[in-house]
Amino acid sequence: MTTVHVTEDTINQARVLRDELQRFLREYEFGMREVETKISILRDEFTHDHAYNPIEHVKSRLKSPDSIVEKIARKGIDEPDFDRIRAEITDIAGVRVTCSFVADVYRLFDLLTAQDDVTVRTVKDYIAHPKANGYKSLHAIIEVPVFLSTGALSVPVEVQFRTIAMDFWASLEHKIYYKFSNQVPSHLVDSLSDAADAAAELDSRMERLHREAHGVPQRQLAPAPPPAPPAIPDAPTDPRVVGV
Ligand code: 0O2
Repeated sequence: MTTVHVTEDTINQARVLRDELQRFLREYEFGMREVETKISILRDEFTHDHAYNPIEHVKSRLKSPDSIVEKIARKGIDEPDFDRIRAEITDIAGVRVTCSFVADVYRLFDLLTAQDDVTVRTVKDYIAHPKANGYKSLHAIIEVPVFLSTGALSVPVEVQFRTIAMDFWASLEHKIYYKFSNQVPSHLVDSLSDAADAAAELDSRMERLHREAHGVPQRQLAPAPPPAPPAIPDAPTDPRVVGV
């Protein structure tokens, strides 16, 4: 058995690290709250001024320290320190916005990313380009300012926009992958892929029905967003990443 000598020095170092980690995570929590407020304002405005609520629910999460460590390993980050983690892991703060219809997903994305204090870092459109397993969602890494007593900070937050059907599918798929520790039997992989098609079909039918009932033109369920900001010159090159 290995004997570990715990000295006062070791305990003090552990305390310093703990405090640093808590401070680090707090920045993300503040960024996440800013985005939650923005979404909640949009939701209230829609509900009161346009008599329409395009948002079904909003869920936020901070990545756990274990999950951050797992991602550091997956990305092969050597000798990680807080600055490197900050630069390389952009989904420590995450907000998931579940909308009624696909048109609402894009409209909400447009409205959030058009705000003056929001900077868009990357966009992955897994709705236009679903993953091989059938996963669909619109992901955006945005940066929002957080004002602390020490000055302003720009905090990255991953925002995932999806429909209820996409959310239902992703949540089941996540549970199945967890249950089988990523070794999912092929018949279940096929069934998941079929279920993703069925979810997409349901999304189109529900949206069609809604449009028929309310006489709303396609891609215009929620009110039109303000004019788009100028394009960012250095567009990302990842094929899944669309221009912002
Ligand atoms: P959790 O539990 O949400 O924290 P990158 O960050 O760009 O270097 P990554 O992490 O592959 O690389 O980014 P991507 O593709 O944008 O996916 C990030 C998140 O999207 C995941 O976070 C999931 O929440 C969700 N996601 C992506 N692909 C799938 C999928 O196939 N099935 C399901 N159910 N969800 C998916 P985490 O960190 O994996 O998990």
